[in-house]
Amino acid sequence: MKKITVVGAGNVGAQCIYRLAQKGFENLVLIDVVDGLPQGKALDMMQAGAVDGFNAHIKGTNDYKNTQDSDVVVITAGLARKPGMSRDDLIAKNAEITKSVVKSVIENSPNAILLIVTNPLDAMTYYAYKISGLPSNRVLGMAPVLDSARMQYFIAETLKASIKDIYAEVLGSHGDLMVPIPSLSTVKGKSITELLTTEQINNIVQRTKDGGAEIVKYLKTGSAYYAPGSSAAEMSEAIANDSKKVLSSCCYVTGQYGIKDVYLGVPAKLGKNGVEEILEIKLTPEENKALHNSAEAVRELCKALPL
Ligand code: TXD
Repeated sequence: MKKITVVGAGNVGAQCIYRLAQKGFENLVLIDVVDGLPQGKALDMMQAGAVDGFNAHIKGTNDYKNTQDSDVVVITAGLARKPGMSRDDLIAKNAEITKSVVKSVIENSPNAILLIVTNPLDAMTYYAYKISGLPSNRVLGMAPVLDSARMQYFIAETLKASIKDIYAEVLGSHGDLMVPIPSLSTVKGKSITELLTTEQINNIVQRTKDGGAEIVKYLKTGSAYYAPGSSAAEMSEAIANDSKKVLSSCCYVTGQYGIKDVYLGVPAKLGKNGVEEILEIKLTPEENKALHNSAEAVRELCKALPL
């Protein structure tokens, strides 16, 4: 049974590990710097297994020795934004946290795949790649699965359709310049461009881009975590089970879409080696331009990293 560690026992980390337990993973570790937090949450979750029908062993710990030989490590440690903050405002503090976490993780699990969740996502994933010294296929980030889930929900709400019938695609950075792709977003195979007015589509695109901020505004003390935690669990499952599932992920591009040497959201085949293939889908010239702008914004932000 594959071993999966989640670093950060806060909102996203807890939701992620709980979903992994529900999916049937039994060898799980939840680690945090706060004494008692991962231990308490792990115990609570294992007891929930009696009701929810899973049999996971979740080790709650503050000691990286317990993470030894993990196959997948999900990193959610770091600050979340508060109302009025952009994700980019978190860069200095979260880079410091990511650096110390990645070092401890690699010392104990040199063969792991690292899945980064901490914001600003694309810059933190690039930073983890640089700090770890791992090949780029073994370091990826979670965001497009979440951004697509948000877009799926807004399409479902607008059309009064079942979210299960909807596919949505969002590429690019996890920031203001993310690139929702209406032409590839479908309801039972039919593009939303045939089902909705331009105004409706523009609203969906804008609400998707502001999806995180809308929730932060309601919560006031932190950011979204149910959909983010579930999205990280979905990606971890694809890697741990070597499923080869295509999930859009924050990946290091090496010329795909005419962009290179930067992390950004693109469709990726996930398996035991992490990112096994980046898929190049046909984009309109406008979408392609938006993807390039998004990449340049990430590249610019990465200049602020202490490398
Ligand atoms: O799409 C995405 N990638 C995102 C990212 C979606 C939602 C949240 N996103 C980001 O994830 C968010 O902006 C934050 O940067 C992270 C974690 O968000 P979460 O909502 O889980 O924050 P919490 O609840 O504050 O939890 C963070 C935990 C908390 O328990 C800290 O004690 C812990 O991180 N922490 C650490 N753990 C281990 N090691 C170190 N050094 C450490 N520092 C803090």
